[in-house]
Amino acid sequence: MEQTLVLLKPSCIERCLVGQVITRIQQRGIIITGLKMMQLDEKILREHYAHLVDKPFFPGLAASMMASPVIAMVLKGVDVVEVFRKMTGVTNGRKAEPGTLRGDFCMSGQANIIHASDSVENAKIEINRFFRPEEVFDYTPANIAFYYGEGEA
Ligand code: IDP
Ligand code: MG
Repeated sequence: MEQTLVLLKPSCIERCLVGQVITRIQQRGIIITGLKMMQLDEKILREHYAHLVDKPFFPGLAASMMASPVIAMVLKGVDVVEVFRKMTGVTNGRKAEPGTLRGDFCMSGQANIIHASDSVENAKIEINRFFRPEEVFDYTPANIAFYYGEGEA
């Protein structure tokens, strides 16, 4: 099964939305295989947001990502990268569809509560960036047959 990297940003932690976001993940039938709290620094943010380091808003973005610890998660499921990007919604919370996490829980283009990997290739890179191998568990729920039909997972 595919895996993706998720960060619950300081805007999620400070606004006490962690429980609601994790509930949505589990309600969907997405499996959590890694979860930890960590304090990000400039070095990891320059790697993680390499596509944005030259933007004028990067210093503010980096500061907003270091304003509190974040919660990093590895999520597992069939096609989970695409499924979870859809659940996340578009970058600007004001434009995100209701029903998505950003569309239901934020009003900002920067303080948009969550990061989710945007491709299978980037998910692998990002999981390695934020987790050591022993922090990601080879875990599948005992009742996986009730998550997926035969041959699907
Ligand atoms: P994504 O998080 O939807 O994948 P990216 O374009 O990869 O969006 O941008 C990464 C993060 O950088 C966004 O989630 C948001 O927090 C921040 N960001 C993106 N564009 C802007 C902007 O124009 N102003 C301020 N922050 C931005
Ligand atoms: Mg992105």
